[in-house]
Amino acid sequence: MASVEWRKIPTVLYPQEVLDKAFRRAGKQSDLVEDPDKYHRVRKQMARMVQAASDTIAETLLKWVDQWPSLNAQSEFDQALVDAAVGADEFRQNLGAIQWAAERVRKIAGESQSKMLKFRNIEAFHQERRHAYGRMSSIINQIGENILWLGDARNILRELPSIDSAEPCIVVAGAPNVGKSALITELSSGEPEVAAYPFTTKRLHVGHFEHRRRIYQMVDTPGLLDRPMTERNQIEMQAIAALENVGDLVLFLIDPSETSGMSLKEQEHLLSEVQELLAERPLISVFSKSDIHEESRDSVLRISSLSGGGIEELRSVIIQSIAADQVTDPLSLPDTWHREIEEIEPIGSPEEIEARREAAMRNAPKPRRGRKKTSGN
Ligand SMILES: Nc1nc2c(ncn2[C@@H]2O[C@H](COP(=O)(O)OP(=O)(O)OP(=O)(O)O)[C@@H](O)[C@H]2O)c(=O)[nH]1
Ligand SMILES: [Mg+2]
Repeated sequence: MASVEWRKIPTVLYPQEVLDKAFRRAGKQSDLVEDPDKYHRVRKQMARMVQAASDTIAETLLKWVDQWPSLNAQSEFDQALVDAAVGADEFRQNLGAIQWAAERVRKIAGESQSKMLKFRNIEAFHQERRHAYGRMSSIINQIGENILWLGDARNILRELPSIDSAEPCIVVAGAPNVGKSALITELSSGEPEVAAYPFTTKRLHVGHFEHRRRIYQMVDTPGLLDRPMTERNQIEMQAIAALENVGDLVLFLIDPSETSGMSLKEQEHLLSEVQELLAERPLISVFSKSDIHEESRDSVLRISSLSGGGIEELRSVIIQSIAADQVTDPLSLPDTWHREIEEIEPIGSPEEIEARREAAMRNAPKPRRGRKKTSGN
């Protein structure tokens, strides 16, 4: 499932703007009517105005409904973000109200036009057109609050990070100021996207790099996986659960220089909490800021986003770790598989060659079956 491109959510007009746009277009349509007979001309003009106004209103509203992401089709991560940012129920209710209004306005146009067919005088056509406009305006006013909600929600949703659940994603965790964002910038092939989580005022980074046609996404977790879990509220826990779903690997940064403000011991405690919380996901711990400290452990990579030290090693470890966790293509041969190189004649009789081939097949490692990716289905 591809990501929602929050930034592409279309602008939302104010209620009065929707009406102005509709009535302006309707006026233009009426000017196009030609008929030498005044009675027929006015009848056609008024019918066309009602039609054009209702078309414009309904199309504008339905375009919003269409272009807004449908929540049920989103990954758990995106649903959790929307829920935390603007409320999933409100999201559905407001879009529902807008769809209802579009249908009502179309109905009003239909009713008005059938009434016009029965009228016999010019003033009645005008009056019916005014009446239809009034009813349409009243529908738009009724959903005024919903339209305003949509406009505000758009501004919030536009800032959310977009993560494609079909591509690998690395969740970068660690205490505040340990260098999470700096690392994402360093590993990224372009400028990372700066986004916002609804849970924190801190900006977060989403970066990516490409390797063998796969896009490796990296997502920051300020305010989420950077402090003791007892301080979480329910919506943050929900977001963390969603992060686990979208992430293939957790990179946990520890800053042993302690310049970030949390002691090494506290950071290790946070690490064990994150490990417990995201137990389903492989986790790599990394010592950051290696340019300003000498701390090292056997199993822990040392990196510095400032000097670039260890960054490429880390990238290889990330790629390997994700590859080891992916479902192996059943048709691909393992690297150690016995292969006859075509230019070189195999030595020995055909029976000997066949026996060697069979032995190689018996000894070849079995393809690993990874976990099934559950995110986004
Ligand atoms: N010496 C040194 N400083 C670094 C390194 N990486 C980051 N910093 C500095 O550490 C500070 C925090 O870095 P960020 O990347 O913003 O850390 P963060 O973990 O994203 O912080 P929050 O988003 O606030 O949680 C900044 O002043 C960086 O310049 C590094 O490799 N070496
Ligand atoms: Mg940051």
